[in-house]
Amino acid sequence: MARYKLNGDEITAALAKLPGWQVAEGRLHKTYKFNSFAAAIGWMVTVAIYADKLDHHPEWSNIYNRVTVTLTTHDMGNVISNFDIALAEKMEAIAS
Ligand code: H2B
Repeated sequence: MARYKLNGDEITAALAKLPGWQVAEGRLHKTYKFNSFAAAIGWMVTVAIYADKLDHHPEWSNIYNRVTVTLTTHDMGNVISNFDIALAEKMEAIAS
């Protein structure tokens, strides 16, 4: 799958289907809250396996049951690409 930069309209359309995701400083952000530390880490491990297969890796941090995620495509100069949306959609699916 080719990586391509999304324009503002494409990002707005994608965000409509990604509850809790926001754009700040040209990057996608969300903080997930889970029921426990174990649930947060389990989600991260499942996402990590997918992200590595996709060759698109999140910036994220964990504090107890919360995981704060930032998605950007550094290969293209820190823009939001179709890969960031694909990873966000997968994160949502795994969290639900
Ligand atoms: N992850 C993210 N989030 N953005 C990238 O631009 C990116 C990546 N590029 N994972 C990939 C790896 C690249 O560095 C390697 C060489 O494919």
